[in-house]
Amino acid sequence: MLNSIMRADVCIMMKKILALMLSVSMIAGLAACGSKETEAPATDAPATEAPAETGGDDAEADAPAAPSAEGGKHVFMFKSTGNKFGDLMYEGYSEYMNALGYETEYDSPAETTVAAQVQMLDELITQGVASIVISTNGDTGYDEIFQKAKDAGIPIVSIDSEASVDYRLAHINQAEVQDIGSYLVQAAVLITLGVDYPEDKTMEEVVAEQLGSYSGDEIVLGVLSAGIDTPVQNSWIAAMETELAKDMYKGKVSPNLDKKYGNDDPVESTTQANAFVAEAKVDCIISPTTVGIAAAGQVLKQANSEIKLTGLGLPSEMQSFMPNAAEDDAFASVCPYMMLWDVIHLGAVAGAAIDAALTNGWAGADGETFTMAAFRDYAEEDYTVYTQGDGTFVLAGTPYIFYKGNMAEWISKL
Ligand code: RAM
Repeated sequence: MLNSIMRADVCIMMKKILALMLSVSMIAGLAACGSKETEAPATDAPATEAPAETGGDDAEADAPAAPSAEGGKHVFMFKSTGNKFGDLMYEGYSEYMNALGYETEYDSPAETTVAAQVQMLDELITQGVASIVISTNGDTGYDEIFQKAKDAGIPIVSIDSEASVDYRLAHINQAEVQDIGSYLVQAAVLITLGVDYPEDKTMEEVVAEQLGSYSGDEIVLGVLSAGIDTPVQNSWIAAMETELAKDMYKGKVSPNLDKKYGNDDPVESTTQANAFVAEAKVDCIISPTTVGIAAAGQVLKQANSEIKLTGLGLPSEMQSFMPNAAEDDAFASVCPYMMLWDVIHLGAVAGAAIDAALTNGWAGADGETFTMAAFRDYAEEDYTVYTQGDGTFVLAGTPYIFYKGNMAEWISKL
């Protein structure tokens, strides 16, 4: 600690002093409210399905005209505005960063496109920003702008939807991609079969039991996704297809997902959900986007449709389409259960990564560790970078299942 302060320049030292003062007052504030227990949300995830084991400088810019990573704001860019999922990630990120004395800014374009993000990034980098956390709208099209950021010494960390490995320090992964894809398929199959969320067994075990004795028509699943090019949704869809290739589904559940794209826009998502109702081909829609699942919930409820729904949703936005109490009949609602993760915590982990990059030279390399300080109800935690494919990642959490047994508790939080 002392060494790192002595190595850092005056600006960093001031920042750390302010950070210390703020975190002391934050801790004092928490203490005054009474001590809080650390949440143990993983209890709502299938118990045996633990996440897989995983293993920037802010240098002064010499040329005055060049964009500088020094002194500017810390930018958090989501895919587009008007999405509560992005707002909650920023809430966690900004609260964590502000407590350390950093000034943060939430900048997202109105349209969920690569071009809109690139234009906004260009303006921000020219103005001079100190760091960027981004959830991207596509795999390609960012090279030039990310190079500009890199040349200016601006560290980039991606969150939710990956940025190119050539430019990001690391990607903050919400939960294992394959876990999310598998759970979504398993939930959709169980919901189609009228089986409530199994609290005492894994969904996979129950799917195997149920399909073992199933002799009805082949079950058909639909997907209402975000954009056709959105990296994160496409990775989950690929994981759903991997799950469907397992033997237990053969001849019982179609390996072909009926995919539609609502572009994370409520109106377009509603149109696509209506198309599922009109075509009447699928038994259950999986919507791996909070915007899509809420739109589909509304459409299916209004149409009194037989099509059921699951996916990734925010409890606050899904409360009218889900059971809210343990005594409710889950199948009286269009969405008996669904998943997500702790979005606020996810944002805070990105903040801790940026802080590590700026203060300790954390570069997102395999095996490197950083610490997220205690924050809200979350205990201090270390995160270690791991490699998957050609990129490095930090695993922030596990998927949670939201169902009648815990909805009431989560509606006010997420
Ligand atoms: C939407 C966005 C986001 C996704 C969540 C689950 O809000 O598309 O990228 O991760 O849903």
